Amino acid sequence: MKDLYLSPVFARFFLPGWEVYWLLAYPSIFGSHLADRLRHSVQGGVMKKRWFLLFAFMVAFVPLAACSRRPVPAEVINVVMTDYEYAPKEMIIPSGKEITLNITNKGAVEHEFVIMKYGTSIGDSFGSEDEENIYWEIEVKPGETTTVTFTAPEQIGKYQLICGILGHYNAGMEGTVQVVMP
Ligand SMILES: [Cu+2]
Repeated sequence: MKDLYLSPVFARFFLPGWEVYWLLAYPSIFGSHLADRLRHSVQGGVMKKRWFLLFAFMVAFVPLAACSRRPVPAEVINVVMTDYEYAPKEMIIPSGKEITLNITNKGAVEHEFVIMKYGTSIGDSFGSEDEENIYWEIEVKPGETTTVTFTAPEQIGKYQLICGILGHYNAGMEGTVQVVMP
């Protein structure tokens, strides 16, 4: 038996020759090459995806950032009055433009929508001395909805919004009308 192992015939057919080692080595060379290629393409894909996400992020948020620098005014405003609030209580309108106001009084009592002149405020409560400082006003009876128009002031800035009926301002009926560049 020992002689058989050492015989040239056994070696020729049963022991691998040097060329067999190339066959054994080839898959690992080829395989690692494939693995490299795969890894590069996957990493490339990940990198491309990251750049794409960054790009998408910039596209999405740069205009938002540009918008947030300046409030966007509305020429049509919908306001709901209740006892004793405005919703919304802050509105932004473009200077000098005709503003359409859709206003609903959902409260149980009459309410007013009074915009005070620029730089004026009613102080602790609305009184007769404040009448001359009114820029524009409308009264709405309970349960009513009305559409009215008024021209926004030219002066950029914040204007006090109040309800002039006794006690309503103190109960919380106040807000702000902000006039911005159109
Ligand atoms: Cu009121």
